[in-house]
Amino acid sequence: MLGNELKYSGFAAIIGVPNSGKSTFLNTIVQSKISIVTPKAQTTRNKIRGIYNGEDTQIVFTDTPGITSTDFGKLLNNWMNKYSFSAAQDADFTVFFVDVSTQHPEKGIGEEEAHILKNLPPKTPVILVANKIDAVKPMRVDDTIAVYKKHFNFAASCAISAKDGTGTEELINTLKQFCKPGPQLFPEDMYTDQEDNFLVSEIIREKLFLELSQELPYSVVVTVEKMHDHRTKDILLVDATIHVARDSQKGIVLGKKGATLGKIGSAARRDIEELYGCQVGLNLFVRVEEKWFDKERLLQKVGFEKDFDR
Ligand SMILES: Nc1nc2c(ncn2[C@@H]2O[C@H](COP(=O)(O)OP(=O)(O)OP(=O)(O)O)[C@@H](O)[C@H]2O)c(=O)[nH]1
Ligand SMILES: [Mg+2]
Repeated sequence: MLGNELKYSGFAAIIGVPNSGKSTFLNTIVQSKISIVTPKAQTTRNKIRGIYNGEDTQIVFTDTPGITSTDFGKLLNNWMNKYSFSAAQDADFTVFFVDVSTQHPEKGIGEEEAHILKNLPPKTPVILVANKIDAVKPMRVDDTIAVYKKHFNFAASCAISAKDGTGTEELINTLKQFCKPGPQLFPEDMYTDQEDNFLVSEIIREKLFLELSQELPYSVVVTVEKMHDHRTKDILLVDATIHVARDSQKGIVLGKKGATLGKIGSAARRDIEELYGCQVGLNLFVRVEEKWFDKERLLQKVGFEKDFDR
């Protein structure tokens, strides 16, 4: 129910370099896998919204693509960076993620992190989150936080492990201070506003990222063509297309006698079944679409809006 009772609420943008654990954090706090996670950088491509529902607080988080200063010259990369900064523009506060395991506090803050901090909207409070504390000694965490605080005027700071959940409750309590009283924004049983087609295409993309080596995952995009309503059928039937940029990539995605595609399909099917709690029939097609990452039509189809200036 969308009640009118007084709640504290706020919009938070999760910002950071690729691989800092932003999506892992979002999944941990909404207790559902709504944003895909892989060990590869630049996994997230869109703004993914996840809603934290506490007793008296609702925080609408936007997970964003990791920001890099490198210009890959592709429309896709430009749009991804713009997306992340626009999420910070739209938010009440920014949660800035730093992977402590990649930091060298004795040398100052990371170059890429400095680039992001310099470009964040000046009036929005920024909360520093030192993530992956499970992977390093406590002293490194303290030194990292100290060097970042010296560089930038953070509104608050927290140390967490998004993976095992350590410190996430304290972080939520800290973020509550930046929420404002007001009516609740979304029904409290809602944890994402992602549409089914998008969630399913992202699951398939995650399996491609995990299965394919090196650069190839960056050359794929997934669209869901058909999906029967899972609420009215016992079996959910999904037709999806994997778009690759070159003919040779099609062969790699298919694998010997279709073995790679088979593996990707089975792993994706299992996750989709878990998400919807029903049996799933998944048909995957592979299509060569040259330079898809420069095509507005396809980027819009996979969830990018053209107009960033809202
Ligand atoms: N040890 C450890 N690993 C973590 C933690 N959080 C995330 N990871 C791992 O870091 C990798 C990247 O995590 P993601 O959540 O995909 O990172 P991201 O910031 O969303 O990355 P992009 O979408 O590429 O910007 C994955 O292998 C995660 O399992 C953590 O707290 N501890
Ligand atoms: Mg991500």
